[in-house]
Amino acid sequence: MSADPDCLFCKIVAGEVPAEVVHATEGTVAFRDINPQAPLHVLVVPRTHAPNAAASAEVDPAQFAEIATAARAVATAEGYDDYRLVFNTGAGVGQTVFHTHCHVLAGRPLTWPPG
Ligand code: D5M
Repeated sequence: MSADPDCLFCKIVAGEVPAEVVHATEGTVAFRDINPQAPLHVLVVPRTHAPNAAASAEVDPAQFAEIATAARAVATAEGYDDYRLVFNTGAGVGQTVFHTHCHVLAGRPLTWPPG
């Protein structure tokens, strides 16, 4: 499915819901998280709808790889060499929006293991 009419992030990709877009490529859009958990907290999403990272990797591997490249571009543009990428995959680990998204986090110490 290329877009789901009921999906919030599809609507952001389409420009139907406002977001602070910081980067865009042929296959991805990156925008600031509405509830930032670090000085840099951007979500990189594929333009093609899929419910999670595993599904995106299966449906469009090239577009999925583009997410990692876009994430680095976002971090670099904001002055960060070190950053964390997170794909919550499944409600049991905190996924709340079921359109693949990569959290790009930087700008404060991030502990390991994560909470
Ligand atoms: O992360 C889903 C993330 O999506 C969460 O950090 C909030 C963010 N979010 C939700 N609505 C919006 C809008 N409208 N703009 C920007 N960011 C948003 P998850 O991994 O699913 O828990």
